[in-house]
Amino acid sequence: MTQIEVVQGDITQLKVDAIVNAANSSLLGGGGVDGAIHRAAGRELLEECRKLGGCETGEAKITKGYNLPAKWVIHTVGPVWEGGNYGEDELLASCYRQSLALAEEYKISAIAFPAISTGVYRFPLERASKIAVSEVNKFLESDRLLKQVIFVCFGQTAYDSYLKAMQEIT
Ligand code: AR6
Repeated sequence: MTQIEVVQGDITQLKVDAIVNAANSSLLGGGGVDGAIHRAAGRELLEECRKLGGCETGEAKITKGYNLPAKWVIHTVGPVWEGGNYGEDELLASCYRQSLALAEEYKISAIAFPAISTGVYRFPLERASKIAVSEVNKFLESDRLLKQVIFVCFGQTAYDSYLKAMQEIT
């Protein structure tokens, strides 16, 4: 049975197999959670990212975690919210699916997600948290390796939104 948890805190502090980064398509760092992950992981993360040649929106790539407590970082690029008619829901769902598929491939048993796209990219939080919870649930119907999925919320508003999504969906 996989445990799904919602916690409040800083994802860079988590000692799990993999943390997910809400990156941009350059994969060369930025603000928000991306900036925090690069600062905590150190220069070597940027060096590895440079070799990846970027990442399309809705896709995911994996690197090592370097100075982070987490062994791996799964970088995914969420959609910029443009009002909802530009495939944003499906692209965000794809971020979760592709990140989880990489986790399975690397035999990761514990993974932590931030609220992808809900900061600088302005995706509405309630809508994003429902997509996050439902994609994870769907994936877990067939995956047998993942033991723990953690939604890491940076603040009370995100935390409340994820708890609500968990109640509605699970
Ligand atoms: N731990 C957990 N969550 C965090 C942390 C943290 N340390 N810091 C911020 N958040 P954002 P996006 C939350 O803006 O919307 C970057 O510049 C934050 O409160 O980091 O996908 C990239 O390079 C919010 O709920 O990512 C891209 O250019 C969530 O993480 C762009 O921002 C995502 O906010 C991506 O925008």
